[in-house]
Parts: sequence; C-alpha cells; structure tokens
Amino acid sequence: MSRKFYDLEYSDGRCFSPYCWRARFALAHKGLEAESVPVRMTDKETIAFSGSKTVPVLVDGENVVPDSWAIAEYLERAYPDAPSLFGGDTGRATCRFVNSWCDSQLLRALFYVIGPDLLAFFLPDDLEYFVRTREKRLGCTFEEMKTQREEREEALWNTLAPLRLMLSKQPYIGGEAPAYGDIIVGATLQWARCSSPISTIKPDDTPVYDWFQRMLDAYGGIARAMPAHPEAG
Ligand SMILES: N[C@@H](CCC(=O)N[C@@H](CS)C(=O)NCC(=O)O)C(=O)O
Repeated sequence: MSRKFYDLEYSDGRCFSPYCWRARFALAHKGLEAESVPVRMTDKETIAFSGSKTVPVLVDGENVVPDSWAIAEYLERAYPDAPSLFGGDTGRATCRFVNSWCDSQLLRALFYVIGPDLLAFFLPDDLEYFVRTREKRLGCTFEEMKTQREEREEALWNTLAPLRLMLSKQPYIGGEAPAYGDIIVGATLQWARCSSPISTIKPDDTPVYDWFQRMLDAYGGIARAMPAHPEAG
C-alpha cells in the first residue's frame, strides 16, 4: 500500500515545519514509513486534492488525511496493534490540552523569538506571503519582533513553566516513554532548533533541555539527524 506524506519544504531543502514534524514523529512512533512529498508554502495546487490549504497531509492508500491532530487520530485508529500514541481515550482527551496549549501559547511565544530568523528560509513568493500573513496573525511586524527579543525570550521561559514543572517529576509528558504529547511539543521545539541560531531551550533549563535531548534521540534519532541551524551554539 502506498503512503505519502506532504511536508512543508523551506528554501534550503529541509522540512522542519512544527506541524509536519508532529506527523513525522507520529508515523515513526507507529513504525510506519512514508514517501515524503515536499511542498512550498504558496503551492496550494499540490495539496488541493486533500481539501486543505495547509500541510501536513497524509495519504495512506485510499485515505486522505489533512491536519496533524487528525493524522494522529487516524494512525491510532488504523494501526491499533502498533505502539499507542495516546494510551487510550483518557490519554487522547488530555493530549488535546497539550495540542491546544502548544498551538495557542508555545508556538506563538517561540514565534516572537525566532520569527525574524525564519525569513531567511523562504523564496521570494513564499516570503511575501509569509510576512503578510504572519504579521497580520501576530499583530506585530518582524522588525518589531527583532527589537523585542529579550522580553520575548523571558515570556518564552514563562510559557514553558508547566512543562518544566512536569518534566522535573517524570521523564516524558507521556510518563515513562514518549507519546503524542511529547511529539506535539518536541516537534515544535525541533522547528526552533532547525530555524534559529538562538538556543530557545537553555542548557540550565535542565528538565526541558534533557527531555528535548531524549526526544532528539527517540525513534532512531530522526529529529537529531536533521541539522540544527548552522550558526547554533
Ligand atoms: N491545524 C493544522 C495547521 C497546519 C499548518 O498551519 N501548517 C502550516 C505549515 S507549519 C502551513 O501549511 N501553512 C500554510 C499557510 O499558512 O498557508 C495542523 O495541525 O496540521
């Protein structure tokens, strides 16, 4: 059965979108391979068949599944004998909180810090679209983001507080082993690691830093295999 994974491609050829990494990690968690189809941000034609204007999109045989959360639910349903992403209905319901926290708080807090670095990774058409749509969404220009970096880094530290507290008590969000909650957050931090020279997770933030190192090594080290930003310390 053919399996294809439509993934956002940046101008350096790497695919490090935070939502796409959720799907990539989820496939790895289930032990599934997929052929990767790179898509530029303004190329809506390639994914039009899915009815979605965003990636990730998974095509698994006859099934077309856009949206990272829907992909995780689909994989859990379609591959019940492979390792579980949610650990049951209660786990899935709790994971929705992690998904909502990440989408509404963590992604935004990170974006305010690394946003200006992302601009280097777009070709001209994509860049114009990205700047226009993201400045509108965030209510802030990229120039303003640059000048506010220090206070934005402090805000990011505060946003990570619940994760820091949790990971000082247990090795993974999923408990003793990584599960979909870890994937959501790990995918988001992978985006920052690949796109910005700034260490958004400081080595002295031991619980979060150590956990992220474990996530980089999880699933055969697929996340670590993608190089960090070339100027990262
Ligand atoms: N809720 C969607 C969001 C997906 C999303 O926003 N993907 C970005 C890439 S990180 C995208 O395709 N953006 C295209 C655009 O903004 O037009 C999901 O979880 O998959």
